[in-house]
This record gives sequence, structure tokens and C-alpha cells, in this order.
Amino acid sequence: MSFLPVCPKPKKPDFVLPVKACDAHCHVFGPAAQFPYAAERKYTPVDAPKEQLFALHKHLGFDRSVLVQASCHGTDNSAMVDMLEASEGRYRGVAVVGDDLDVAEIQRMHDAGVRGIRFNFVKRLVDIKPEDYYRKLASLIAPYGWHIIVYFESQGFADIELLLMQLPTPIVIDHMGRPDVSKGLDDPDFVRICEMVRKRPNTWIKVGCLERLTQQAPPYLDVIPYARHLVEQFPDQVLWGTDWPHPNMKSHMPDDGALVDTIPLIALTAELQQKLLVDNPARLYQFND
Ligand code: 0GY
Repeated sequence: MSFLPVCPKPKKPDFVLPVKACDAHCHVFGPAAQFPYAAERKYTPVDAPKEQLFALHKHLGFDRSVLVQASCHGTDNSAMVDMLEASEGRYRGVAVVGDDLDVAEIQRMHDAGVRGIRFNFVKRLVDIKPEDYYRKLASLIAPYGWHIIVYFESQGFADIELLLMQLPTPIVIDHMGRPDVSKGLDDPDFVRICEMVRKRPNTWIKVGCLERLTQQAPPYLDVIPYARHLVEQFPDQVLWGTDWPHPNMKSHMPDDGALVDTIPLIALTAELQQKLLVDNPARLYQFND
């Protein structure tokens, strides 16, 4: 499958990010010659190496970031860890691991800046494992204060809700739980996801990725109400990220500067923006300075 290239010259955002703002969801891909893609991958991305991502963050005004291991690199977290080590403590990582994970590997990744693992339940991206697989991994990482990112589509939420309720770690829901934005804020699947964020202790939700959920053109006015609703209902549990380099985007490739400009439409006050971009990620990802 061919990929759209990333936006070559993103605009300088009009919205000025607060000091220590964190891009809490993006990926580093390859370069393949140094960090080959996984044999079991479902897609092959265009290389998106660390130098390009560091330059983008500088241009946009992000001081901190969280690299989420994507499915195309499987359980080989080397490209992600390599970028963490080059970030001088400004970046954190979320790994994808197999059930052969051992204590030495957890400690090695922790020292590099990894603070969580990702469970991907999106069938077009990965082969889903039996529930015990996820429970075992959760109990392995729980003692380290790590969290678990869960990626699913809202229609599949009911199938994994009980598992998520029972995991012994903080959880972070990717991309607002991927609501179907044609259905409105009272769509039962979205309401059920919101209920879990409300009831389950230590549950967080990412409110970015409008470009992937929209059925419209920028600035994605059909998705803004979902993100704004979550920010207003759960101001201390929300996170925001670019999702650069936007793997599997087929409709269009967003301008990351324009994505940053959607933030004040989602978080309407300086106080909400500070929580979303600085205070919440500092707490979850353990940025100490
Ligand atoms: C994202 C979303 C996607 C890809 C992955 O792990 C991945 O490959 O998460 C997607 O295709 O929806 O977070 O970048």
C-alpha cells in the first residue's frame, strides 16, 4: 500500500504553545536501513526518522513528547529507544512487548524513558491475542508505575470493557476511543467510553487525531465537539498529540501546524490548555523538572 508523504512544510502555528508543552502521541519510523520494520507488519510506512521529528517539534514549539511504538515495528522498540536516548530526558516512550518480557528489559527501557506499553485491539493493524496474554503483561509492568495505552474502535469497546476495567495499571485511551462522529455525542458507544473515564480510577484519554476521525476538511468541525466535551468533562485526564507521521491516512495528509491551531477550539481557556498540554502529561509520564 502506498502512503501519502508527510506535509513537507507545516505552517508555523498561530496558537503559541505553553512552555513545556508535550506532544503526547507521535511515532518514529526507521530509517529501515538501521531499524528494519517487523516481518509481521500490516503496512510499511515511509521512513520518519528522529531528526525529522525533532525538527518538527522545534518548529511547532513542543518541548516534550511521547513516542508511541506503532505496529509496523512490532515488538522491536529500538528506533523508539534510540530517539529517547537522543532526547536528553525530554521524551518518553510507550513500548509494544511480547510475553517473553523480562525484568532486565523493563529496567533497560525504563532507564531510557519508557513509561508504558500499548495494547492494540484494531484488527486491521495487529492479530489480537487471548485475554490472558494482556493480563500477564499488565501484571509484569504494574510494579514499575507504568501505564497501558489501549487502541480500539468505539464499536469494539464493549468486547474489551471488562478486561480494561480489571487491568491493574493506569490506562490511556487512544484517539478518543475512535468514535463514529456521524452519530453524535449521545452515541451509546461514546457514552459508554466516557462512563469508563468517569468511573475507572486513573483513566486518561487522548483528544487529538481529529484528522483521522473526521468526515470533513480541516479544521474538522465535526470532531471538535467530541474533543471539547472530553476536555470539559475530564480536564485532569486528557492528553493531546499530533499523531505524526500519520500512518495509514488516505483521505489527506494534515498540516501539523494547522493541527496545533485546533487546540484552542478544544480547550477554550489558558487553564484548560495548561492542563492538557503541560500538567497532565507531566504527571502521567513523570517529567520531573
Ligand atoms: C496511530 C494510528 C494508527 C496506526 C497505529 O500502531 C499503529 O500502527 O497506531 C492507525 O492506523 O490508526 O496511532 O498512528
